[in-house]
Amino acid sequence: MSQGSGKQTTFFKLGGGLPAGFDLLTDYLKAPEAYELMADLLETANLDTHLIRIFGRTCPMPRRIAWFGDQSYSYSGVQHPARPLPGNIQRLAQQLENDLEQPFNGVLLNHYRTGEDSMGWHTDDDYDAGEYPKIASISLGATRRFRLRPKSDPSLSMSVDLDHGSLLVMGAGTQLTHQHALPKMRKALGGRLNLTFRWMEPK
Ligand SMILES: O=C(O)CCC(=O)C(=O)O
Repeated sequence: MSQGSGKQTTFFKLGGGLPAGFDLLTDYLKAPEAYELMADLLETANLDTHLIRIFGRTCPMPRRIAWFGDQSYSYSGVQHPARPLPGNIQRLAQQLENDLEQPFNGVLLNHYRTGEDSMGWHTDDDYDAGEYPKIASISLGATRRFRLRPKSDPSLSMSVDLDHGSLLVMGAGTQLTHQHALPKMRKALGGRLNLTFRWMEPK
């Protein structure tokens, strides 16, 4: 356990769930603290809907996005300018840095408005991160199913449910070996925010 923020950071594996290098901690943030952060971010984060081209058609991305970081980030064909981390995200980044013993200097915030919003299969390897360090993923709001599959055999996909206040750590190097996705869920669902804390090599 890390001595960092005093929070429990002993990870456990869900039965048969996550592959090596992926760790889940439920209740990393207590529910009231997590709801407060969610409400604050929804009000202040200036989440944007971007357009993407799929099979020659332009359509809105099925989620809203905000980027915060020392550097700009070009993501899904959209250039997100550098933007300072707001106080509440900065505090969480510091807490994660202490607990995971790794710095973070960029955060992608995704807003899934309903179960119809989603993210397709991808790896978070579209920026210079040096040695592919850990990515820390905090979930707020509705529980959503997160899917993972090894690049070497995509038929071996697995899933884990990410609850309100949970922390998923994608370990160093896992972006080289695995893809992940957040599929649509047809049942009626409330909104969800996800923050992925990353390290980008200073240019
Ligand atoms: O919303 C999630 O849990 C996944 C987010 C994600 O895949 C990403 O930010 O790259």
